[in-house]
Amino acid sequence: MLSSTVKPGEMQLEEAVYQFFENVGTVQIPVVRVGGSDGQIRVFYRTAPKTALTGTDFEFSSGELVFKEGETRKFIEINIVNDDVKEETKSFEVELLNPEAAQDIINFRGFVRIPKAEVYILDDDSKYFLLLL
Ligand SMILES: [Ca+2]
Ligand SMILES: [Ca+2]
Repeated sequence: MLSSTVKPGEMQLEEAVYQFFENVGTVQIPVVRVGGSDGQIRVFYRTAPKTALTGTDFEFSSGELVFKEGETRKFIEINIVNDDVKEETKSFEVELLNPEAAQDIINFRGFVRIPKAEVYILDDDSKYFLLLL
């Protein structure tokens, strides 16, 4: 595994933008490993509020995703909070942090793009949905 021909790949969020209705329940944001899947790598993630607030519009989520050798797809699960209030479209961020590879992998570059995604929550309490996208 010390060889530079080892291809651990790079991690990224699959998309930079997601949108869900607030009554969706739990959503799954894909994290993908591209360009190779040799050895074990891991990454941490967390949610961060913007106009959508933690606890009011979504529940805080953070943790670690471990990609074992050969694994290329994991999911970040986030609970979206439903209410009866008419609201404008709000958003929060999901970000990847501190990518790491097993010690014997010398050529891991972490992630190259889409370390952060914006998640839009669309209201379902008004007659007309306000779509910003
Ligand atoms: Ca609602
Ligand atoms: Ca609402």
